[in-house]
Amino acid sequence: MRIDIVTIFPEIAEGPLRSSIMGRAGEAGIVDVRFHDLREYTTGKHRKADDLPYGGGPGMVMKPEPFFAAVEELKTEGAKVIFLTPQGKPFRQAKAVDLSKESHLIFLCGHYEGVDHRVVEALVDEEISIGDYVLTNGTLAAAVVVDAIVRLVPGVVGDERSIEEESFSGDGSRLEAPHYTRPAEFRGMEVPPVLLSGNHAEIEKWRRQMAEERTRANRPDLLGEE
Ligand code: JA5
Repeated sequence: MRIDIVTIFPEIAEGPLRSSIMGRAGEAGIVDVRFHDLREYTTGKHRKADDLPYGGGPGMVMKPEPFFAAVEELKTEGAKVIFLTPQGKPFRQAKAVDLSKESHLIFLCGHYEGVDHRVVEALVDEEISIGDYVLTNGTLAAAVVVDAIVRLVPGVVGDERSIEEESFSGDGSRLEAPHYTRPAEFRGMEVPPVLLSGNHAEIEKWRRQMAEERTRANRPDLLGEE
């Protein structure tokens, strides 16, 4: 899988995506993540990537030309272009699963007040939001989305059972049960005895019950209760 990230702050995405599991996926040749400085696609001696908004208002708007130049250079046949924006569709695990099956993704990241809308109209296949909050730029959001996608590519995460059993996979209706490891007693706090019992039916039952309780407390919306 190839991934291109186009941003005026490539270093924001490079840090997290070159570390740990994501970095090893790159070194193993499973994914090819490339970072592109949008400024390289600007022209003129000031390399300007933004300008005043038509119609007035605060802040600056990103110019269309550098995004068009970048996509025209990077796009391969069948590549999907994704724009990170608070106005996009909410990003969910099901979308990460779909996108993990693509062969080439291009992420466009905004900054300032926004991006000239002709970029969205002419270049972008999907607008995605990672949540209802404001960020200073879309690059962190792109790193989040890329991480969620890349870990689903076969061979990136060691034990693929951990993907099947996690929150939001399957029908996505329950959070995960809590996890414990050694020591069995730590500062007077004990691991729930059922987990040490070796009784797998009882362990499953306990996990289902805990998952339900946590979901009711933290995400009643997943149970249709709010
Ligand atoms: C902010 C100029 O989904 C959360 C997001 C927040 C945010 C995104 S995506 N892009 C930008 C941006 O700010 O371009």
